[in-house]
Amino acid sequence: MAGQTALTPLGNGPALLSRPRSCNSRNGTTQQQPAAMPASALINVMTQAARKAARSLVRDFGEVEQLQVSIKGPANFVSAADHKAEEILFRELNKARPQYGFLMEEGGEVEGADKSHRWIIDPLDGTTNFLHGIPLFTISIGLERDGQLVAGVIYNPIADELFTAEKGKGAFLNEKRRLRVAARKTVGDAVIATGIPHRGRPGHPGFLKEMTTAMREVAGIRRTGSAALDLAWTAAGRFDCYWERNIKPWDMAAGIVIVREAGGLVTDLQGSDKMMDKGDVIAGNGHMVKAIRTLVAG
Ligand code: LIP
Repeated sequence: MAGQTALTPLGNGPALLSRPRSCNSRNGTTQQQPAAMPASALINVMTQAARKAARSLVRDFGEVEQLQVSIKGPANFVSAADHKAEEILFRELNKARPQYGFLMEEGGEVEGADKSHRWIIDPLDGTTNFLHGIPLFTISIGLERDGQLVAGVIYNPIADELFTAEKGKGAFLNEKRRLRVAARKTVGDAVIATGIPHRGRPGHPGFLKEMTTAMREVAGIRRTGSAALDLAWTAAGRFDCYWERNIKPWDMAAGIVIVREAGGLVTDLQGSDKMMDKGDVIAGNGHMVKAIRTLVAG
């Protein structure tokens, strides 16, 4: 994709994406936007780590676009980019909170002296998109305290959209605009997202059944290729609902906090909160989650 530089601002949040304090909602009514709280020290640590890793990923994304034309393809290069971003996240977070443990997509579990805190990290969620030069990928950082998810940061560096949330303090886009899940209740009007199991993953026939049922009922179905992005966009009310099976804790940890803090419900496909153990997830407003869960999971 030539000319990508115009899409890589990597600043502190574009004016374009901030909203006036009062704006029209998606239902056409005027709503007051609550003022954003200043980000906490914790969110600052997570955000700075994400932005630093993003600079490395964005540089490599530029290279990947060139490599598309080579016969060997960019697969090894992408894997190196992924590892490099993870090393940056590990270094930065470890510097700020040296006692905390880690669960990372590439590096696995690293125990910390502080057994109650654990970072859950995906340095590059949407690897297939990145590999193909599709500018939809994210860095995802979740924090668990005593087994509870308490903070999340998801950064889409190409759009320069930073989604943040801390338990009890709300969810924000670019630290300014408060996020709310969509209020829509009519399934027939809903635009929902999902993940399609790719080659080598289980669940192809089951997925086709779920899709067939869902597509008969909803207004539209989308697939971004990044579970973290799907959750962030659900928190922002862009998707009315999102479900996916067979994903990993690092794909969803940050997104779970962000959706919850945006007033949404996140469950597994049986309706319990074992998403991280089971690997399946559904998110949206409470009404929509129940309706779509009944449709796809019976
Ligand atoms: C991806 C997920 C996505 C899923 C892909 C893949 P990765 O994670 O976020 O939702 O559908 O198959 O698992 O591998 O890019 O970190």
